[in-house]
Parts: sequence; C-alpha cells; structure tokens
Amino acid sequence: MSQEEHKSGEATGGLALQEARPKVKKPPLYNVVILNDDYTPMEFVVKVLKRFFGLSHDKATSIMLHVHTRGRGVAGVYTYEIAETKVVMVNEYAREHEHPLQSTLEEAGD
Ligand code: TYC
Repeated sequence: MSQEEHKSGEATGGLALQEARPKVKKPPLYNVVILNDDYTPMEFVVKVLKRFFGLSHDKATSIMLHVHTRGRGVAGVYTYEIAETKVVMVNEYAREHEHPLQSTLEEAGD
C-alpha cells in the first residue's frame, strides 16, 4: 500500500495512523565558565579566550576584565562534549604554562 493510503487509513480498514512529528529537540547547552585567580597574567587570559573560544581581541579583553572584577564569566556556550573539551584544553594549557587559571562547566539557562 502507498504511504498516503496507509496514513489516511484508506487501505487499512479505516485504521488511520498518527503522522509522526519530526524530532527536532534542541540539545542541552553548557556555559564554559572562566574563573578569576590572583596570579594568572591578564594577557594570558586574553590569549586563552582568543585561542580556544575564537573571540576578538576586544571581546576577549572585555570578558577577561569582567572575570577579574566579578570573579567568573562565560567564555562560550556549547553542547556537552564540546564544552567539556574546551574545559580540558583550557585547564591543560594553563597548567602547561604554570598558571592557576581554571575553567568549568555549568548548565546554560534557557
Ligand atoms: N586577577 C588576575 C590578575 O590580577 C587576572 C585574571 C583575570 C586572572 C581573569 C584569571 O580568569 C582570570 N592578574
């Protein structure tokens, strides 16, 4: 039987089947949060924000200053695997350069 006959029930003795709705559920999103500390140089934080989050120099500087004054700030919003990868890359890069800079994940608000 044809798709259309099947859906309408014409060829199924009147048993019409429900049209399936396309599944388009959005994945949960996560903030990559950069934390302030007393020792990491400002220019290193700006470099990290540019390198790992694709930010312009001005945007990276603005976020770095926000973190410096407020204690924490969002560098980017991603699906879980990408966000987790960014956190690992930032924290490893900071450790390699012997800076205490840390990033972490949190669920993004809708
Ligand atoms: N507070 C640091 C300083 O005074 C600068 C800094 C900014 C460190 C942002 C970490 O995520 C950070 N050198």
